[in-house]
Amino acid sequence: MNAQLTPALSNGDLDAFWMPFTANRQFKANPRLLTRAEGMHYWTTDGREVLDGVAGLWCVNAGHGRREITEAVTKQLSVMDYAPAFQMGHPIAFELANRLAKIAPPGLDRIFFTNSGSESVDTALKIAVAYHRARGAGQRTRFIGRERGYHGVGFGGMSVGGMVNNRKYFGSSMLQGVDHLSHTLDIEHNAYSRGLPQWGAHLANELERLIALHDASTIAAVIVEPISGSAGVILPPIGYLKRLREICDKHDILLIFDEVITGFGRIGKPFASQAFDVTPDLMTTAKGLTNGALPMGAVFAHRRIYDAFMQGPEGAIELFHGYTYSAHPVSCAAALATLDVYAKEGLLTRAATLAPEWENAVHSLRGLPHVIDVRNYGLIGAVELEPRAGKPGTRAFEVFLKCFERGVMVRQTGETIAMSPPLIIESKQIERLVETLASVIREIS
Ligand code: PXG
Repeated sequence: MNAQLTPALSNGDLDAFWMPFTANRQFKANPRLLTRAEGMHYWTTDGREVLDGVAGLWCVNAGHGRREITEAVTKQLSVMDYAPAFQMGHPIAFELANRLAKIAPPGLDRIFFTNSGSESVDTALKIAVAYHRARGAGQRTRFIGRERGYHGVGFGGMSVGGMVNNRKYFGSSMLQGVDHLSHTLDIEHNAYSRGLPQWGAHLANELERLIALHDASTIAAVIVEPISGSAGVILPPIGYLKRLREICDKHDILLIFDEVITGFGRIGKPFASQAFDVTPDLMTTAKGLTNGALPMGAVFAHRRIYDAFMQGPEGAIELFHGYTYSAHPVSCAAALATLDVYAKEGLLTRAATLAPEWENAVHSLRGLPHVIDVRNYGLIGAVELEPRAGKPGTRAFEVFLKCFERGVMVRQTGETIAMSPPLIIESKQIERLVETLASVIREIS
């Protein structure tokens, strides 16, 4: 039996699970299985300790195995396992919405619950279109996304997203009427920027060009990640997001920030919009909302948007949208306990304190073989490697594998190694993470 497997699981038993975003055959031939997690670490089935350099998948912001969350979930399960939120309610859902409203960017205090980032994105897009219709502008149905954006995998999120592989296999099965801004990664101008790059705010002016092409009267919303995560950590040039905000305001177009990754303290404020001082009209979140312990997402809507729906007869349903598990009581309990942990330990702002040390650590990778850029903001870091001729992504994938063998989990996407550790990380662990990565980069061809 493969040493990585468990007594209950042999190689053939890996076939039934069709794994997401995974090279299934390659993985099943040589699996990497995690069985336990606590604090900053995972443990594998063969008992190895692995430092978590990516907070699971950018979600376990308070570190693993938080007792407070476990207890809240267990208690909620025993008191009331499930309750519907359609034409019914349960107190904890309202409590959670109120708590979220308190840490929300100015005015974004109306909260719609979902089960994932993808659902949050589809929800926000639908709210945007229905909002314009409620105001008598039903012809505003277009969306503007951005190249290399990632907004999950629903048809809506896929369509406004801009990662080629996530789109090309699905042909023209996309939302109609979507256009895309250019992405803002420009290594030629901005390589090794510390924090936000200086060059590139003018790229936001492309929005004016797209508006001139389609006419503002057809456009519902612009959706961007304040910092793109999945596409390899792409930062907004200084002034870029403000410019997008101005152009949207000028043309009565809604601005949606997808904060599934940047939300809940990742860059040193509860949300990126607060760190960058640009307030969107809608904000999508998930991941850190429950510390990854249970699936849950939330869309934060500006009160003005909610109010636009609260017209017409009082007995009429205002938004024909929702999920069986919207505001699931057990997820609500997990989220409330998570917010308590964040507040008690100051985690929603800890990344700001750690940022200078983190920045120095990740920029120490500059000058290593194959490294062509290093990027950072808050507790996010990325190293861009030069691709091998004719074999895109293989060098970075090898780095990911070797780091894992040496007890450090990082994330690979394309030619980029991304890092986004739990916000409880300590200096020694930052050192270990970066030193392991450096030693692996030095060794690979
Ligand atoms: N929006 C953004 C900005 C995301 O990063 C989603 C939406 C979709 O969320 P769900 O919960 O439906 O997966 C995401 C998800 C990676 C990685 O390694 C990133 C995500 C998911 C998996 C891997 O970059 N982000």
